[in-house]
Parts: sequence; C-alpha cells; structure tokens
Amino acid sequence: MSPALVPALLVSALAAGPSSSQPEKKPAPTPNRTPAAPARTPESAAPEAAPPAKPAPPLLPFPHPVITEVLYAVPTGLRGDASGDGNRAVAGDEFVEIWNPHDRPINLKGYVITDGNEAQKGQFKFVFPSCELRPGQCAVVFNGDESKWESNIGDATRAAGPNEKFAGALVFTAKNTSSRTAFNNTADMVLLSDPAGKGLEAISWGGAKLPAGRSFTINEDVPVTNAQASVQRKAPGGPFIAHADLDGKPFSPGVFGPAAAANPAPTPTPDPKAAPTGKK
Ligand SMILES: [Ca+2]
Ligand SMILES: [Ca+2]
Repeated sequence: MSPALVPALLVSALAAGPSSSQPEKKPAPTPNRTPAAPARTPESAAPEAAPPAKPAPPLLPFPHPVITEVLYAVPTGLRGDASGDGNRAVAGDEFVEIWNPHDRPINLKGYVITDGNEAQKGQFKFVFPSCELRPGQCAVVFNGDESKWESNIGDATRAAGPNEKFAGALVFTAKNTSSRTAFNNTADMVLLSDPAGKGLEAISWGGAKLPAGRSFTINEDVPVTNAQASVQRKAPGGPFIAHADLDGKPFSPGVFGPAAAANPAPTPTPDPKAAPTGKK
C-alpha cells in the first residue's frame, strides 16, 4: 500500500461511520443483581444496651459475667447513699456490680456472690434467681440492710427488670437485716462462683487471704479506698481503681462499659443554639 492511499482509506472508512458498517446491537443487559443476604440479627435485640465498639476478649469465657464495681466501704453522709433511697446505710448501701461482656445474653441463675466469711459465720451471700442479662448490661446487688426499695427490685427469689434509676441495670437486694453482715472496710473480698460452685473471680483488698482450698480463675487485689469511693474497673479488661480517681464520683451502680470508660468525665455542654421556646 502506497502511503498516498492511507488517508483516502481512512477518510472513506470514517465516512461510512461505525453504525452503518457495524450494525452491532447488543441486547440490553438484564439487571440481575444478587440480592443481599438477609440480615440474621433479630430486630428484638436492644441496641441501646450493646457496647458501641467490640470490647477486648472477655476476662471470663461465655457464659460468665464479670465483676466490674464493688462498694465495700460506704462513704459517710448522704454521699454514701448508693441505693438512692435518701438514707445512707453503712452496710445496706454496699453493692457489687457485674456486667455481661459477651455478645449474647446470659442467665444469672445460680451464680453466687459472697464475702470472705465462712458459711454460717456471718457470711454475706447472694444467689441470683433466673434472670437474663443482655450484652453490655449490668446487674447490681445491694446489701439491702436498712434500705427502702421501690418497684422493679429483684431478690434471691425474684427476677429484676431493667431499672431506669440505675441506667437500665438489673437491681437486686440481698435483703440483709444486720449491719454486721457486710464487707469489712479494711480487709475482705468479693467472691463470684458459677452455679456449679467453681470459683470465677476473687476481688480482695487489704491483704485478705482466700478461703482455704478454694481457687479462682481471676484473683485480683484492689485499692483500699477508706470509704471515699467504690472500686471499678477502668476498662472492661483493666484493673480496679478508686472510682473517685476515675471520674471524681464516689460510685456508679449500673453504669459500666467501653463508652463510659472512654469518657470518664463527661461535661455537660450548653448548646448556645438552643433557643428558648418563648413559652412561659
Ligand atoms: Ca441508701
Ligand atoms: Ca459502675
């Protein structure tokens, strides 16, 4: 082919046009999207109780709860009214908070909380009734001595429902009737055992020694607080610290979780754009 012919051939090919020389008609593609897999998460799961971020691996395997806060030395005066009944009870306002660190509900039936005393010798003991604890939800067991309770409080024989006064936690009273049945402020422990009696968690302070012959999956020393505050885990897998060092407050029965730990001292911020309604 001589070079002179090339432009002529190009011109003729262009003049013919692609449509006339190539009547290629593709059938319109049929939309055939693969439908998304149906969500399997039931809508009944309560979203407000779930932690916003995946927590670290739980300290105890499913289905065990984890102790997250203990008030063993009640602050003096009304500052010590952890139960919120308007009365500070030296034993009654003591409490133990447990938390469901798992992504599924657990049932608390048969789990046991005691102090360090031997059975039948002034021992604090509470055995949970059948009660479902949702993921991220707390249960709080108050000593209960000299305390007044409104509705929705559980005990060893009665399940508790979510309690709005305690951030939706399940709240129980151990119904103790003597201030002598209580945690020792200077040296004692909280023991959590599963329904079969296996020791799960021992939280001790002041150098208290574990009962002879018993062992626990978790064995932790916590600070002596001198009745200024509870002790609470700093994070789901973290150590216990004095609650006053966490956020300046003496305790927070029913409140625990990654969100609370990440924002230990929320400061209310007035919204300057929140205009008055004009109504009086
Ligand atoms: Ca109280
Ligand atoms: Ca708490």
